[in-house]
Amino acid sequence: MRNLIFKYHFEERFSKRLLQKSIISQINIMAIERTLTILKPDCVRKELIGEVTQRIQQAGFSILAMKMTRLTADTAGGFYAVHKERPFYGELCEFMSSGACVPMILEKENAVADFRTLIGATNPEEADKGTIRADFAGSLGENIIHGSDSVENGKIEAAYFFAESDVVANIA
Ligand code: RTP
Ligand code: MG
Repeated sequence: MRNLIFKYHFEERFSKRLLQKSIISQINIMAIERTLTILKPDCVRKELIGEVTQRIQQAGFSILAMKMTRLTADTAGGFYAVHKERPFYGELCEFMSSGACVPMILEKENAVADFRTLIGATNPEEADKGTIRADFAGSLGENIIHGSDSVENGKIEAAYFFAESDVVANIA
């Protein structure tokens, strides 16, 4: 009998610990992240700010900071400095400074990868059906929206547009 009680307690504690472990590992996998997006000048010109923002929110992203601004060729060049040596760099800077844009800091579990999935491939012709770029972008050069490619770059990019004091705690 004592053995049975011991076995019961041992198994109960062991399975509880397993459950805790699996919950903790799920929490680790789905870390809360931030990403930086820009609704590019073609998005603003096509009057798609509302529709694209709605898709972002409906996909579960919280907007922590948002503004409308206009980049100069120099500030656009700084933002995309990683592409400085690429043949499309001049065209990219010209386009990104051709009109107003709307940068936002977004937050969600697994935000960086999930946002890249939501916007689709760089070239809208290769973007999956139902993604923002597939549905709204006109070309590779004018593809509606930017998304950070890593958490680290997201932080650098967020600081490019926003001060810490611009980031509001989302109470939704
Ligand atoms: P983004 O940074 O804007 O989110 O775009 P992305 O990660 O999907 O693509 P990336 O390689 O970072 O390129 C930045 C932007 O440059 C333009 N591009 N043009 N002509 C070309 O071959 C070419 N390749 C890229 C695109 O507008 C792209 O969004
Ligand atoms: Mg990129």
